Amino acid sequence: SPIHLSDLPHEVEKAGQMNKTKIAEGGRKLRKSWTPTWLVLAGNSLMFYKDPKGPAGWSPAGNRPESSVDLRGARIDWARDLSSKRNAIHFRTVTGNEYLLQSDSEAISRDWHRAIKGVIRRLDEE
Ligand code: I3P
Repeated sequence: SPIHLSDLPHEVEKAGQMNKTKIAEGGRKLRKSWTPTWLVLAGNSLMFYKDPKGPAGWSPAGNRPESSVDLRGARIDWARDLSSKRNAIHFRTVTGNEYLLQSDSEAISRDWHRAIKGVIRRLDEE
């Protein structure tokens, strides 16, 4: 069954599917591995779920993302020369973890760029 935002933790700002690859860990470059991923933007975090259709088996007791990043102090930009794929977003956490997020839909990528940037900006102002 489809997932609904109301099934997710409280401060969810946005959820949806993007292609994702991590490109650096603590400043060390990684080999790309593009994977369809379900993203949830909530609070100060961007969470990644393996299931590209949404986190299955969610229960009030807990819904563990595969990984999660703290957006405080992060930077976001368009990936430009970091990928041959169109509409790729690049972001980097304070700890030097870097990711690319990509959709063939320019509108979807733009919405995610705007939403993540909004959270980063809000955290910068705190
Ligand atoms: C990579 C794969 C990626 C590509 C990457 C390649 O090869 O084709 O899709 O990134 O390019 O190295 P492999 O499968 O052998 O790991 P993009 O799709 O983002 O262009 P890159 O090395 O220029 O980053």
